[in-house]
Amino acid sequence: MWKEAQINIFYLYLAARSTMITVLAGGTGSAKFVRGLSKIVPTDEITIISNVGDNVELLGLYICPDIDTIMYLFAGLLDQRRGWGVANDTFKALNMLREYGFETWFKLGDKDLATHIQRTFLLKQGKTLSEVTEVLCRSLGVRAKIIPSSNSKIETKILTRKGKIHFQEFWVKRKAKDRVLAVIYEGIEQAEPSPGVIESILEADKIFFSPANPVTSIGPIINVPGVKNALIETKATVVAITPIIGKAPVSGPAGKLMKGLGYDVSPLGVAQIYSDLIDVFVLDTVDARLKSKIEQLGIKCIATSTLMANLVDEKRLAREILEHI
Ligand code: FO1
Repeated sequence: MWKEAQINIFYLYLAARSTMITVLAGGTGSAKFVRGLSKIVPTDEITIISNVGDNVELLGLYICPDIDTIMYLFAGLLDQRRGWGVANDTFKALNMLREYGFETWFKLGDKDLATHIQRTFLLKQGKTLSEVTEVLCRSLGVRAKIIPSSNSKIETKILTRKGKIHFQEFWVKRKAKDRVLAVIYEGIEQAEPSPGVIESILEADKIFFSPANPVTSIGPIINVPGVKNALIETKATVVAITPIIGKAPVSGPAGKLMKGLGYDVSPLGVAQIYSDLIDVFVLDTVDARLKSKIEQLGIKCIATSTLMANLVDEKRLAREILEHI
């Protein structure tokens, strides 16, 4: 009798328990997918594991572009046209810094600067990056959980013929014009997942590899020691959405980086990178002919329109994927 009651309580708990969704996220493409998802699923059911490989120290400040993109998105502050920074920001401080002789190729707006000042201040007080992110999110009224993939310093460096440069220098300062010889996630071997990363993978019902650069956005997350094992162990359905339509990425330098590393610049190339970790791959209808090749990797494949030009597209894509899985 008591046993039966216990079982019933357990099933009631399962029925009442909300769906837990974990999203591995980089910058612009991820933000679009997350925005669509957050219009369909309650925000407090979403955990974002944010890439930290793009983080960069400039002007004495610690800047975390991918964390900030998702944080500004949830705070309603994101510049949706650019996909980064604060909407309607001004650049007065940066212009003044140029007068003083500072390098200003990385466009830090005035409001955005306030975030980096507060983050750097809190880090200098001894808080971890996860703790600082929590403080920043709370201050901006963000309810979704945003976790940096690691509190250890991981920096994505690009090896070019001129030497090894930071990803932001490669992408923003040099406009991705150098040939890519190798990509190094500096510091990753010694890094640990930050608190909550492994739990949010093991306890999730659904995990999304958002449509982001597999080399410099998702790569530095899944290569943090322990993360791949958790993705293999989890009972969640793991779904990746293509960042590439046809032969080109929707945005960013994914094509150049994948080519440099010898990957096929196509949805198939992305599926090959993720093949051991995912159950489902979502590609665009224009690439539907690749479905059988991807399914030969042991992955279920869904073809739909993946281009997200507006909020209607973003919501439709998120809803369609949720219905399919
Ligand atoms: N991207 C650019 O192309 N040019 C910039 O000047 C630039 C400044 C910037 C400032 C703050 C921030 O959070 C992001 C910024 N980004 C800029 C985006 C960023 O370089 C990348 O798109 C992401 O790191 C990739 O996810």
